[in-house]
Amino acid sequence: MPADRLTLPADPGPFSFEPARTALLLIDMQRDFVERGGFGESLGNDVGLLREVIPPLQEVLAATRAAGMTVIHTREGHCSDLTDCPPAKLNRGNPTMRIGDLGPKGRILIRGEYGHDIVDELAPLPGEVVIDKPGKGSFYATELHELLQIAGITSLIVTGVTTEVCVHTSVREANDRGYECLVLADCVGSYFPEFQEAGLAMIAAQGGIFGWVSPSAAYLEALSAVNPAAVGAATSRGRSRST
Ligand code: C5J
Repeated sequence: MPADRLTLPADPGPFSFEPARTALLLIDMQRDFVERGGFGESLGNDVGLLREVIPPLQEVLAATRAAGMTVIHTREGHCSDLTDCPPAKLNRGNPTMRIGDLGPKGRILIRGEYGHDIVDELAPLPGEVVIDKPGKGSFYATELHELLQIAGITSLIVTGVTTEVCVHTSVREANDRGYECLVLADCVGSYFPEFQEAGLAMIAAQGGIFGWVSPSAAYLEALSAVNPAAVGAATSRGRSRST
């Protein structure tokens, strides 16, 4: 029988959630950020650091789906005429390609282009919500809050990239709207190891000022109460990959 409420060890203290009122949020796992030839690389970043997130996130996604929980994906990007991309964003930095330029994976961060879409390994299933967002936060200029309210969601399991930019912005927005957020440390990634460490520490500091942080293993262990077979299969796949 599905557990009503699950608890797992986290920083700064135990995190409790009701699976029926919790959504897994996968933030911006797009080719433009995690594959070569995309926006992230055009800014001079090593995408390899972000790709490390994909295998543990596949395990989490599979176990969350098997538990029957809500799954929501986001994509950062703009409409083709760039009317939703303010000059302050378009002209920022010194990339080799700007938003809207034609790159190897299509126009950079433009909706409908190949590079804008989510990587094959984490492709949304039919029926899973995909939120297109023009900003860093998942709640800014999107329907996310309304969708979560309608679904009765009160807690978010937060994953994706990048830790200190879109993950942080989204967790702060969610916290201000009353959602309890657990960030899975090995399922969020940054191009900068020092930002990864500091970004996670900032979330859990001061008694959990924005939320909680735990490794994905603790979340999978808690979910095993809902669906032991699915989580067992996921973790044995993880073990065989790491040997
Ligand atoms: C960035 C993001 N880093 N998804 N976007 O520009 O974090």
